[in-house]
Amino acid sequence: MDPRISVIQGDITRQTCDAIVNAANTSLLGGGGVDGAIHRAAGPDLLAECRTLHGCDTGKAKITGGYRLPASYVIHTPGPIWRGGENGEPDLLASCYRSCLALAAEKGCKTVCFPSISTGVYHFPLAQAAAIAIREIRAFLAEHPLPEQVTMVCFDAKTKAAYDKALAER
Ligand code: AR6
Repeated sequence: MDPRISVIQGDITRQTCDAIVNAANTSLLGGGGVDGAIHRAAGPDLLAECRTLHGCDTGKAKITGGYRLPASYVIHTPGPIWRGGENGEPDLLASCYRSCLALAAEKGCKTVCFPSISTGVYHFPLAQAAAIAIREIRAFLAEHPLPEQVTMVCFDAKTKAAYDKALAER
């Protein structure tokens, strides 16, 4: 049904692909969760490059090298912090996926891996986040030849189940 989208359970820092996405914060200076894992795996040169970027607005994205990661690039996007859903959170999350995919396409990336943006520390409801992510990835791929393949890399089984369900729904 969607040959260019897949959902796996795993650690995004171990993925060999052109770009991995980092669920960052607006400082782009690192944090916990997937952000911390990506900085640990990439090494200190990633933080050094991030310092030159002067942060990033929620819903937007900026790209760096991947340094010690198997991925060539890291695309950093600050997702929305869930504050009840009436503060533009769904649109901002959709914008994260669109911004990352546009940057990836611009850089010629054929393969891109996403984590489940905003559903950890930022508490975006998982089912809703998964539906938004799959909707935006589908819409972007329908209009663009790149990236060729997008993988949702889910850290745990519950997250993978939510993205599998979103992918199964039309
Ligand atoms: N690979 C794939 N997914 C992971 C990994 C990993 N190695 N580690 C965690 N996850 P979170 P957010 C999953 O909290 O909600 C940071 O401090 C995790 O299980 O990392 O967008 C930033 O600096 C969850 O499913 O990101 C920000 O301050 C998903 O990644 C803030 O957290 C996202 O969880 C961003 O919060």
